[in-house]
Amino acid sequence: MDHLALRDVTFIGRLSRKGSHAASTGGPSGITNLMRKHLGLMALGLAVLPSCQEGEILAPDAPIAPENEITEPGVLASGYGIPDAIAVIGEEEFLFAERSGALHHYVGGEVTRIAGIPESRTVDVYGGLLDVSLHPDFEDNRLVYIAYNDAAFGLAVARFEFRDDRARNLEVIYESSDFSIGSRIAWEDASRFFLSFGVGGSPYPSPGPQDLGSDLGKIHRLTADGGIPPDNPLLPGASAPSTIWSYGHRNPQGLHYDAAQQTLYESEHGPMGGDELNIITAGGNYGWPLFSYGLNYDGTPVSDMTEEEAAAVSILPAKFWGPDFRVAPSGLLLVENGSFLLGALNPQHLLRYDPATDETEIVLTRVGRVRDVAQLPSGKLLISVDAGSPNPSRSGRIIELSPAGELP
Ligand SMILES: [Ca+2]
Repeated sequence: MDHLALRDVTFIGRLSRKGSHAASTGGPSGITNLMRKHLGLMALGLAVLPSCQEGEILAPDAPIAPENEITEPGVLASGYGIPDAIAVIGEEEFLFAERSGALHHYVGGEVTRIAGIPESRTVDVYGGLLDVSLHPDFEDNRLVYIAYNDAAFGLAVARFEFRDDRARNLEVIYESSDFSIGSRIAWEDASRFFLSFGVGGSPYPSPGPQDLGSDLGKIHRLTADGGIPPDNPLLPGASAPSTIWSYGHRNPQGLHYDAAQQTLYESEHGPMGGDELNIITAGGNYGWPLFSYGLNYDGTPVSDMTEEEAAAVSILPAKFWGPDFRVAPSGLLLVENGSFLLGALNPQHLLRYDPATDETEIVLTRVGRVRDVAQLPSGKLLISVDAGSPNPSRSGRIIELSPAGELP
């Protein structure tokens, strides 16, 4: 990254903290109180989360009606809230999920809301409907999987047959009593998938990610029916495999399985800085909250552990971004040349990270809070962008980009 770009990012980061603090006082207290009741300490963690890297509101601008946004270069659909996830069906067809719980079907310029989707719960902007993913044999079986926080504020995975814009024969195949602030589904093959389970935790990190009896802060590996694959790792102190594939994660909002290399890649939010790209191995401890390259939101260290000490008890990230460049990564896509595309919620860029050179490049500057990145069969890209970004007049939208990530 060049120096100009880095300065730009740092400056926006400062603005963002102010904006997000203001936003955190405006949440619906009724919901927050309900969450406290349901979730105790976890809810207290959530109550301070709006000071994390996701929230930022910049200078106001004249409102733009969704029908006018749609005429902008690349905008395929607009008028939405937080479109957290995209699942591509074909060149002119995809599904996209809003945090609010709506699942939509785009075909050649027309968008239809899919009926029969279970209710999702959010707390402020957190939680809700987090991911949508097609079964690898979707063309034959029409199976779609969704990850969402259900009516009881616990993470659930449901699958259904997608026919005639309806969810048919819906089954809940995974249910946790814990709330996830970020979850992604990534398929290993037609019989197994990975599910990330996010936790916040500032200024007092939750012990959940290190607790092998808790679902929080983990990457789970499930069978296509929601069962425990018999070859899942045997974790310390356990007598049988569980759904846990790896642990010590904070808030993984990017998950990509590369079948060619048989490698699972994950990106997660650190606290203030300390965002990570990890290569996930079975049974691995990824260190949160024992160690982080970021800081607590009050500026104090997450722990006294040195990098060397952390390396002895956990797996250090393949890449981290420190407090000087707060990314807040969302969405993760490995593209042909071995680099990754990811959204940066905090500075509101689309980024490319190249592991070969260790360079982070801004592909689209200030495009808005990019939640997900997906690829069409032609190689063109789709990104989903939050309402209110890069300024409050904007609605949530889906934008088509060239294979290189340029606006048309
Ligand atoms: Ca880590």
